[in-house]
Amino acid sequence: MIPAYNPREIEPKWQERWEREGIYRAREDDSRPKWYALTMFPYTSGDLHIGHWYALAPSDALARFMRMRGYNVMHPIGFDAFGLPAENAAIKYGVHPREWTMRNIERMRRQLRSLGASYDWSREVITCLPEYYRWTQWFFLKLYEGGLAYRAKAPVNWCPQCQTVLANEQVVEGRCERCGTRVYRRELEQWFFRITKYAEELLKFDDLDWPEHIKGMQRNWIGRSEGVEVKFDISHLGLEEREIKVFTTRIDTIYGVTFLALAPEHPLSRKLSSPDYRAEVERYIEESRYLSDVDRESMERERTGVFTGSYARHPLTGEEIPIWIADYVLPSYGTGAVMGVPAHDRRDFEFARRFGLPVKVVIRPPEQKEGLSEAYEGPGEMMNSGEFSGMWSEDGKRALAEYLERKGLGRRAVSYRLRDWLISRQRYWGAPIPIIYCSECGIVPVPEEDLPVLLPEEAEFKPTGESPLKYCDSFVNTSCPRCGRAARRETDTMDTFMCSSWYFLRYTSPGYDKGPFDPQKATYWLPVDLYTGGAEHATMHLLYARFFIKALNDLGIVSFREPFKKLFTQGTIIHGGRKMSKSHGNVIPADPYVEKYGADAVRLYLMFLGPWEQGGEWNESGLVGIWRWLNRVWRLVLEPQPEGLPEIDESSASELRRMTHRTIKRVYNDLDKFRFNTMIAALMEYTNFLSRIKETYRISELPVWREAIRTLILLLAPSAPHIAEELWERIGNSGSVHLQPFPSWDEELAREQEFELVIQVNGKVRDKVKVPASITEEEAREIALKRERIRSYIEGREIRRIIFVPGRLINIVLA
Ligand code: ANZ
Ligand code: ZN
Repeated sequence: MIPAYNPREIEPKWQERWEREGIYRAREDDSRPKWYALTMFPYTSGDLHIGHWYALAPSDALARFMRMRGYNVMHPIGFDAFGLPAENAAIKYGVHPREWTMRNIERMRRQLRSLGASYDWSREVITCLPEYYRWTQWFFLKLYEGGLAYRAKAPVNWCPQCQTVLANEQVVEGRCERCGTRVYRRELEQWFFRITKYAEELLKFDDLDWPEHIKGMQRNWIGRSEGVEVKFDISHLGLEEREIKVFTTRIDTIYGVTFLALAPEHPLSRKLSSPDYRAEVERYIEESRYLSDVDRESMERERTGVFTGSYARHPLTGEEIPIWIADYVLPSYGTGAVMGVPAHDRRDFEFARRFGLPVKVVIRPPEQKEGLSEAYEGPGEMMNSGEFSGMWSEDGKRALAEYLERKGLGRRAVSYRLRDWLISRQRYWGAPIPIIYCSECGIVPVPEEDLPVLLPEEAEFKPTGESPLKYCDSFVNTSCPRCGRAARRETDTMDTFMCSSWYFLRYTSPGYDKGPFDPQKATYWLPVDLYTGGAEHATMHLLYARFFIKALNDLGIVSFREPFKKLFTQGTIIHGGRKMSKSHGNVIPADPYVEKYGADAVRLYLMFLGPWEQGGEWNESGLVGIWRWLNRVWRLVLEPQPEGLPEIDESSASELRRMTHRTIKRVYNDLDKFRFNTMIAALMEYTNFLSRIKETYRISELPVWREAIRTLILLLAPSAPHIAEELWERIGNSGSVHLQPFPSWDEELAREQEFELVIQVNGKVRDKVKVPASITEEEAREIALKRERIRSYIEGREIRRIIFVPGRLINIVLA
């Protein structure tokens, strides 16, 4: 009798032994090529749930795969430990944020261990510890010295519920990302990082292996537009300012301008209002503070605005153009003022209609109709445009830009949606900004040797809207490092995205105390070879980290300009129809399932759900299926064969060998492309195949069988590390399975059977192509639609449906 498969026993045993023997410790003195496998470190919000496992288990399988492929792998883990939830817990339960956080870390460490990942725990980093945030502060000082950190009064998003400033990215549909409260605008002195200096470079992804959609999201976020800045004369008003500058991407429509609109925050908004209109203008400006940028940009909302009572002069026609204030104009984009062209811009059209302003058509719409019922935003022939009439709009853009530049009335300009990174937080649980304000010397950076500026232990956690540090006298009162006079410390702390912009540097030498990292070790490991994590970080973390590294490179601190060579973003786990997350209250904890079925089963189940980038729906019965399969694997390897079976014949033996090599190839290629689900399917097929052989033939002593079993265990090792290790030992090996090379295959033996796929369009044969016998419908579709011949048949036509007959044909039916 063999013992039953008992993950509860074998998993902790191996976790402990791996740790004791340090088999995942990464060293720099190693002749193999290095591989830095980074997974996004978890936020310390409490227990790890299935959503975390979905991110962590496959990334561990990849790290293990690379180790077996002969790389010197570093797979570190740590904790993103500063931030609002800890402070909210302090307010709610009266527990100190540090205590709350460290308690969570304690639990999460245990849970992370239960995953059986190949983490090098000796490299753990925790961002809220002084030995870490000392260097976060050091980086702030470096950016400040380099002119990349500055202080400015600026409108900020304010959440009245959380009583804090939010970054634009933290405002979702006008509401606070965390609590859902409507956000309004407020002016505060804040610290910013000059990320906009890098806008152009951040648009480039040369040599980066990143998913298209993430690059697209970053490009959208940066939002580059080419256009023209034009001046509208207001010198007749007798103000200090003699013109209003507007930014437009459609200078070809300038003859269609019938009003100007300024953002409520525009410095001229109040000054321009004539006495009769002043009260209304004031009221309008005040009200606009309650709207977020997102509200203001919304296409659904009705346009609002007020007339200032003043007029500007059109630069080309000299006409009088009424000046309005409208909240759909954003203060932070372009020049904060627009030229309104109702005929050719939807927002301007709605605005003009609401306020009875004229609509002047200057680009001929494709169908000539009496009057426009909506804006025509497309290109076309220019009309009613003086000497430019008759030109095509694209040519007109060039001609007008040149003309205006020549006359000194405007200049070509580029605008970006990207704003500088606001890093000040009016909060306790973050790294204090290392700045001192002196009445004589002004802004004085804390000298490097005085770092860290420690968070005081005592603080009162009240939702007051100001940093609790402000009320902590022993913290605030200090002396000026320059002149020694009494001075005050900055009481804001840094955005936690600052902590996560460099943690992957710290992993290379976490104990180092002469700098944020040991330069030699960092040079060895960096940049990161593969970064995996959630797509929700596309525009914040991933953009900030890129900026950060570029800035450090300019400051001579690191030698590279991009932190993450390859990026992969996994999909999300759905439960009850929604993304599994704490805020939706639908998380499935991992512990009970690990307890019941073992970590290996949970890992495999999550990898089997579907393509990793697509995520999937949690369901326990799938997990049971995987668990049963592992039991079959266990028996397949360990159970003795019954007596009296016949010997295997030559052709079955060679089929067995072929199957083994084919499976190695499939598993290798699938792991290489992160196709965990099909990899596991291949292993299941292999298991079934081996079981049949074992039931039919007396085989267990033969080399071909031993090779097959050995292979099965090695192929399982990256994804199910515990059972693989246990079986490896039980079949008589010494040394860890995880230090074995990945099995190689014989191409001749591994070659898949092929067949000729017939490709039809509307039932007629149009092409044929050789494909592997195991081709899926999806793959067949992809191949068919890419064929030159087929493309010529379907170009410009709508595909109604596609019929796939496995092993024979695919038929594309056109509408
Ligand atoms: C006149 C015009 C005519 C425009 C037309 C468009 C169509 P993108 O492409 O996103 O860069 N704009 C400029 N500054 C703005 C601000 N601060 N807030 C809101 N809107 C602003 O958009 C550029 C266009 O957005 C600019 O071109 C301007 O409207 C508007 F038929 O100028 B346009
Ligand atoms: Zn001073």
